[in-house]
Parts: sequence; C-alpha cells; structure tokens
Amino acid sequence: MTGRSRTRTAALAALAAGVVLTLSSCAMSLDGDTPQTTLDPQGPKAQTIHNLALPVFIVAGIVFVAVMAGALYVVIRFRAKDDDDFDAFPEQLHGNFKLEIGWTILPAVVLAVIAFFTVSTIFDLARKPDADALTVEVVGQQWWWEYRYDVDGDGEADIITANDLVIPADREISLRIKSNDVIHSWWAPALNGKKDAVPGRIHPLTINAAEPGEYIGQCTEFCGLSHAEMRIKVVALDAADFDAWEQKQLVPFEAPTDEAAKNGFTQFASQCTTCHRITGMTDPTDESGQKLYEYDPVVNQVSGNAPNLTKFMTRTLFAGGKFHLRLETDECKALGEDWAETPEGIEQCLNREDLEAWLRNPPAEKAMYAGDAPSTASRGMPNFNLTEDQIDDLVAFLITLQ
Ligand code: HEC
Ligand SMILES: [Cu+2]
Repeated sequence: MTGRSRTRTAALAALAAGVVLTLSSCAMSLDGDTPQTTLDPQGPKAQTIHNLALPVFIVAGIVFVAVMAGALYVVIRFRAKDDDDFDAFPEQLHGNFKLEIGWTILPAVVLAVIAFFTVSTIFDLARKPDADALTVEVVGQQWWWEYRYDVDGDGEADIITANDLVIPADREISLRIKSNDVIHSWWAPALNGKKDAVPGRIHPLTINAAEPGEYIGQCTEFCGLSHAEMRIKVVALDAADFDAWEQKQLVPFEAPTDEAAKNGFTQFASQCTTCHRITGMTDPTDESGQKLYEYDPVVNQVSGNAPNLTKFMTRTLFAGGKFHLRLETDECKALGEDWAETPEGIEQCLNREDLEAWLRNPPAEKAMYAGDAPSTASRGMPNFNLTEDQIDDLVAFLITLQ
C-alpha cells in the first residue's frame, strides 16, 4: 500500500465507524421495543405533529442530497489533473447572475412553504380542547408526577394519584401542567409534544389516545438527582373501564381488619403521615373502638411532596415509575385490572420484593435528597430503619389500599 491509499483506507474506516456508531445509537423502531419513539403517533395530536415533521424531513433530505451531490460534482469535475500546471493560477470566475438569483429564491420559497405549514400546525395544536374533554392537573415533583382529577367540578381534586396517568381512550384530555418545586417537562411522545412544568405557572397540553393502551414517557427537563427516574405512563382505558376505575378511586377509605394490616395502619398513621396522605383516612382504633393514634392531616403533614397513597394498589408503578408495583408475568396480566382484589391475585402479582426493599431503605433504591428530618426542603423518602416485622405489617396495610 502506498502512503496515499493508506490514509484513504484509514479515512474510510473512520467514516464507517462513525456511521455504525450513529446508527446503533438510534434505536430502530422496527422491533417494537421503543415505546418512546416520536415516529409512531398513537393519537390525533401526535399525528398532527407527524404530518408536519415527516414532509419537512423529506424536503430537508432532498435539499441535503442535492447540495451534497452538487458539492461532490464540483469537487470531482474541477479537481486538479495530473497534467495540470500546479503553479498556474486557476481561472478566475466572478458571479453567475442566474445561479445566484436561483439559490436565493429557491430556499426562500422552500422556507416560506414550510413556515406556512408549521404555523398552521402550531395553531392547530394550540386549539382549545373539546367541550367534553377530561381535565387532569399534572404536578411535577422531585422526582415523580402527581395527577389530580376534579370529578364533581367543585374546584377540589377528588382523585389524587401518582405515576400512572389513567385516561379514557378516544377522548381529549386537557392537561394543566404545574410544578411543585423546579422546572420539569412532561412528554409522552406517542400522544403529543412535550410541555414544561414551571413553578407558578399552568401550562395547558391536550392529549388524546386513539386506542386503549399504555404510552410511555419521561420527564425531559433536568430536575435534579433522580431526573432520569421520573417516568411517565399513560394508561388509556375504554370508556366503561375508565368509569369503573374512577368509581373505584372514589370508594371511601376503609380501616383494615386483618391483624397485621391493623398494626401497619397504626404505624402508618404515626410515622408516614408527615408526608403521605390517604384521602378520608380515619384514626386507627383497637377492638373496643379506643383510638390508637389521633390523626390530623393538617398538623401531621409537614411535607407537601409525597405521593398520595389513597388507592395505591390500583397503580402499576411506584417511586416515579422506577419500579413495577405489579409483576408483569403472563399469569398476572391474565388477572386483569382487579389483580389486587383477591389474596391469590396479590400473591401472584404483587412485586413484594421491590416494595419491601423500598420500605427497608428508600434512598438505596432511588437517589433522593431525603435529609434527616422531613421538611419542605427535603426531597424524597428517608430510611426509617424499620424492622422486618414492621415492613411486613406496612405491606399488609398498603395491600388494603385498593
Ligand atoms: C419525609 C417524607 C416521607 C415519609 C415520612 C414517608 N415517605 Fe414514602 N415517599 C416519600 C416520597 C417523596 C416518595 C416518592 C419518592 C419518589 O418516587 O421520588 C415516597 C414514596 C412512597 C411509596 C411509593 C408511592 C408511589 O406511588 O410511588 C410508598 C409505598 C411509600 N412512600 C410508603 C411510605 C411508608 C409506608 C412510610 C412510613 C413508614 C413512608 N412512606 C414515609 C416521602 C415520605
Ligand atoms: Cu423532572
């Protein structure tokens, strides 16, 4: 090999390596294992974006190929030949009126056309949601998402949940996106573009899932320690299933009767209510009706940033979506949404291992700034050094939250 062809081989190898690296970093959406692809819209809003992005990409691709082909043509056609006089000055050309006008006007026309469609898409996406849209308040928290539903329209949230955003399919959902601490960004790529959650502001975003299913996303604005573990799961149900879900969420709290769960309840009331709330929670009592702990949500709660646990067992994920609450085995999936209602279902489905690990030492399971004492400044759940018995009792109690 001559020196020249060796450099050429090296350059080609570097180029090939670069191409392979770039392609392998793009997950191909062909294998169906890319739930966060933007290239597979699953609802009208995302479709609207896709209808703009795809033609623009094609136009940009044609421009790219044309410009590169032109450049390559010039480089090859006018390259120095072996019999050229290398000392001579190249022939000087100046100005080509037709070409210069052409390559000024053509891009302007292309950009004007793209601008027209872009602006009309923006207006289309900013349109007010349908009159029958379901409104859900979305609150970004370090590091999980809270969802609040005002079912009776009195201005107070009747359902407060976390991690899973449950919605009816084929209906517009009007999200009102807020933040409790820093700037986050809510994005479920299959349903719409992303929208920042900014403290002190309410940002509207309309989503609509055409079909029942699960749509995955995540926080896309760096928000601190566990930003990468602040996930999103939109669960779209058909109208009847959504109504059933909603009714289930509204069933009032019932104190547990099982011995272990009762112990867990007392412990929960005394130790966990500084941060967590359970809507309609009563005071734990013994057999004779004697109060074991007097629970006052207002006095107790010193931290406004922990997930509401009212119907905890109806979720599929916990801790910002980092862990499955329910095992994803086939026999568990076959049990459907009511898996938590029977002891056998719980036995088969509950992800006991991760839930117990969470109670054993939360900061070891997910990076958090939990501090020593709960306060409005701390973020996350501290380690309470619970004993295994206490953990068993607490899990027995959490199982009743369904
Ligand atoms: C200092 C406040 C604080 C206290 C006290 C606290 N937690 Fe938490 N807990 C949190 C925060 C914050 C999260 C969410 C962490 C995250 O996902 O980033 C959480 C998450 C959880 C979750 C998962 C909920 C979900 O939907 O993601 C469970 C279950 C839980 N805590 C149970 C308990 C129990 C049981 C106790 C009492 C032993 C307790 N917590 C005490 C702050 C607290
Ligand atoms: Cu975030």
